[in-house]
Amino acid sequence: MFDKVLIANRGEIAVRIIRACRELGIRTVAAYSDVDRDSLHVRLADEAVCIGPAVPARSYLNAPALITAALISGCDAIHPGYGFLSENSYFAEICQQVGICFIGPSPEAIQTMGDKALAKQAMREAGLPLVPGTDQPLSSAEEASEIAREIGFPVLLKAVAGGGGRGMRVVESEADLVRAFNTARAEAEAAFGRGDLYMEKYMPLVRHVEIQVLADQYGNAIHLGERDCSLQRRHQKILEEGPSPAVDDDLRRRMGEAALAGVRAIDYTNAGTMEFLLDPDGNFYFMEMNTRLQVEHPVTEMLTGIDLVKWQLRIAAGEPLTLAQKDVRILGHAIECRINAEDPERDFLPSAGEVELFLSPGGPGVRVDSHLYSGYTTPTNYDSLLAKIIAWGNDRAEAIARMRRALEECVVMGVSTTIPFHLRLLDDPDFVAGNVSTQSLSLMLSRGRS
Ligand code: MV4
Repeated sequence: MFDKVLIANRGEIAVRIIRACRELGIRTVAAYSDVDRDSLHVRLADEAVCIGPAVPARSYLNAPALITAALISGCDAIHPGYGFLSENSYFAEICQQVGICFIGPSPEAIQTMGDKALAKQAMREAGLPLVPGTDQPLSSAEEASEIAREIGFPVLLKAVAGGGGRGMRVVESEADLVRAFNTARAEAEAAFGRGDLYMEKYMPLVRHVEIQVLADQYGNAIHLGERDCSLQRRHQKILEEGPSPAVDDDLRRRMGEAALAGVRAIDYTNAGTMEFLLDPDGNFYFMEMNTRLQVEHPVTEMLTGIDLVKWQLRIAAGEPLTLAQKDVRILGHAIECRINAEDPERDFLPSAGEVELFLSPGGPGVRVDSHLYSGYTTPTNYDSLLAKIIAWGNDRAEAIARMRRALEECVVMGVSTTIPFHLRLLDDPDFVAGNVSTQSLSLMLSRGRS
């Protein structure tokens, strides 16, 4: 096992990784930017190295600074968390070259799944069901028109180098296609340095259901059930839950098997998430794969009792998976609410500043992953996530009741948060009935305004 790990991230996920390391007896080094000097992950780590100024490009995205910090502090591994460099194959490559273990999949696996067209190609060859459309980049607007006519409007143009909804554009009719194609290309070029697009039939009323996988370096792989992440606002997940109200045991088995077939096809190792679209008839389609630990991983941890970060560390250190698929038990129901420093009354405008008082909820079945403490000042340079509240119950109704109780108990004085929005969401009749799709949130938001 590693002796010392550098955490190349910040906020709640850096705290989460430090907790896993401490439980495994691994020493930790926090990398921090100058505005994060007083943040919790710096206080909890055994050592800390300043990697640069606030702007991400010069700190948390600064590969040379992170590698140097790991080398001078004598780390034998780096955990990238999520976001920042966690899916940067070049960073994973450099770690390998300097003899530091990158805690995650191989650079090749990151590269393949990062190219959304290559990913679809690999998954098609592995036998996974795909959304109707192309898995090659579109060569021209003319070709796009031809294919759109074949698959039928509305269609989606997606950036090959995008993902997570970035660089995605719905095209309703032939008349809009050429302009949409050219605009989407330009936007993708500007955002990702690569303009290539692919096309899919736009599937309304689908759910976003993702399967958590763990795979070691000896060919052992298991899936840990699903998370339903359909409630998104502008492709930012707001609330995630498991099991999905739309998935029964048979569908879970089939989606899990598909996810594992994809994992084997690309020799995937470590933790990963296969994202599927699930239509109202129970058909599922591979959408994309995330080659990192996800924000919503605690939902799976609460349902299975499996610590995903500790398994990431063990697998990266070359230990075999001692869990077999038959050992995976999904018990009860879990819901995660992302508490962001945003004002839901002002279109989720970011709200940074000093958190004068933070009272974390607790009690049976409630988990809080957060870097907040009373007196902490949230910087404006990074994402707005303050805390994740995860509530577990014996069934969905209990999990909802518990989440509502935890949200009401949670005190964050000094900045606006999305707590009031979550409370409204938990009272929404469609949500309580489990009838949500990727389009529900906009409906719920409009109801909330009326
Ligand atoms: C789709 C889709 C419907 N049809 N692709 C969103 C982010 C990225 N994971 C891909 N996403 C989607 N891809 C096809 N062919 C629906 C989504 C989707 C979504 C779309 C609009 C608004 C919210 C959404 C939430 C999850 C998934």
